[in-house]
Amino acid sequence: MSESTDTIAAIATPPGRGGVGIIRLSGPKAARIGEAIIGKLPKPRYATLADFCSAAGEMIDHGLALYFPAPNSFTGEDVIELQAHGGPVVLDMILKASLGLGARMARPGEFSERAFHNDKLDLAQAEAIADLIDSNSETAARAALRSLDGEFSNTINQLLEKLIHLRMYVESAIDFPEEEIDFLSDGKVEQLLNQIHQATQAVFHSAKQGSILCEGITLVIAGKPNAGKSSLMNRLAKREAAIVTNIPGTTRDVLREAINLDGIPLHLVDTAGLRESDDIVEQQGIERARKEIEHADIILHLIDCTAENSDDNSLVDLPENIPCIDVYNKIDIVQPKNIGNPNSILVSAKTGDGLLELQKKIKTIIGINDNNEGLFSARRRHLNALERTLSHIETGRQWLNQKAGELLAEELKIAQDCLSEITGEFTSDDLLGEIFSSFCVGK
Ligand SMILES: Nc1nc2c(ncn2[C@@H]2O[C@H](COP(=O)(O)OP(=O)(O)O)[C@@H](O)[C@H]2O)c(=O)[nH]1
Ligand SMILES: [Mg+2]
Repeated sequence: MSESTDTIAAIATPPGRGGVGIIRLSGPKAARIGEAIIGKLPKPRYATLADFCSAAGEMIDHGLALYFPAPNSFTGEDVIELQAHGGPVVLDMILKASLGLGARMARPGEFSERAFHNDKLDLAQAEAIADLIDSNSETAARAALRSLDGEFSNTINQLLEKLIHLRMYVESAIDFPEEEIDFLSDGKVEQLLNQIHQATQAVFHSAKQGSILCEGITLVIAGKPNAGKSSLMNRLAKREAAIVTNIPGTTRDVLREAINLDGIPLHLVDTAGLRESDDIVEQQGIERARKEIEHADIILHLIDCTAENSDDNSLVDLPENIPCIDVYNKIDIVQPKNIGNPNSILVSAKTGDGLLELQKKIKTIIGINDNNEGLFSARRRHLNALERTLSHIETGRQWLNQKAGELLAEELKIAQDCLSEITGEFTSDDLLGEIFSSFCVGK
């Protein structure tokens, strides 16, 4: 029996006890198995009160049964949903009865995978379901719903349409070599190519915002010992996560806290103070701090206003390509002198002064506006595909400058394939397997 004609079954509700627990079945035998468990197939799409029995005919529970005949179901196949009492033993018994009647256990994400193969949703929409389930804030949930409703996919499809149109145009020119050169020089191809490049960049920007909502931003707090890094971390996390003392070199290991800034997940990282040290443990801590700093999305460079040599940051040496906010701390004691960087914020980790400004600054750097209007969820995978699309469009532009029509057409073809990976039109089975296996069972 081929995989796709198997009938799959899973407990779709989370493990544990609850008022209701749901068993889902999908595939060609779903209706027959459902009928065997409840005695009679329910009227399609009507909730029907039924007794649930084992394969041997023993009563297990009673509850509601629903029948969605193909193709009008989530998976596009015959689907049966049995809503029983939500106890693990009851649900296990019903699942066992289904398996005894010819279903097999569903793999994680297999219902969504079938929905994808039956064109019920595209890959970006299927991923949005998982993102909606995993969302940690209302903002993230709303963005995931927009992607599930196809907002992201529509944007990608519009872009694809433009790209395909241009490709056709270029390829038709190649077919008439005598005219090719004139054709490539008349400015129209260049104009279309530039439009597509801009549109792709705009989609990349929106997708980046969406991916931040799903995956968050890593903020690394760095600076000299005793600047108040751990105090700031505790303030932001609203708990005493890190040990704070007036002894320089207190924090030796990397500490992490996950917080939520108006719907944006922030991964806070507190690090050992950067200085020369003879202590082996502290040296290793500093090495770890440097590694964390390199992987930061944003660095909070903490500066102690009360320290005598607060402007000497020669040992701090932060990477220049990562956005950095200079945070002058301890303003409850003294106001800082000589603030050079316009990206500076004055705070007191002790009193909480300036924290709102700091949070506002972080949001400005992330580039997410307050209302999060129109954001859709996206993943790193999508950003990567968009980046590759952009790079092939750019290479295509170079070939256009050299009037190399065939090479331009080839780059446009690859750009189209990269873009199609997002909705799954052009995606390897391995990648599909990887994506769906990260979903939950029963989805
Ligand atoms: N007055 C004042 N003291 C602070 C402030 N932030 C931290 N401290 C003190 O500075 C010392 C070092 O703080 P800590 O958070 O351990 O600094 P770290 O080494 O950078 O992690 C501790 O004694 C803190 O109580 C602040 O905003 N105002
Ligand atoms: Mg510390």
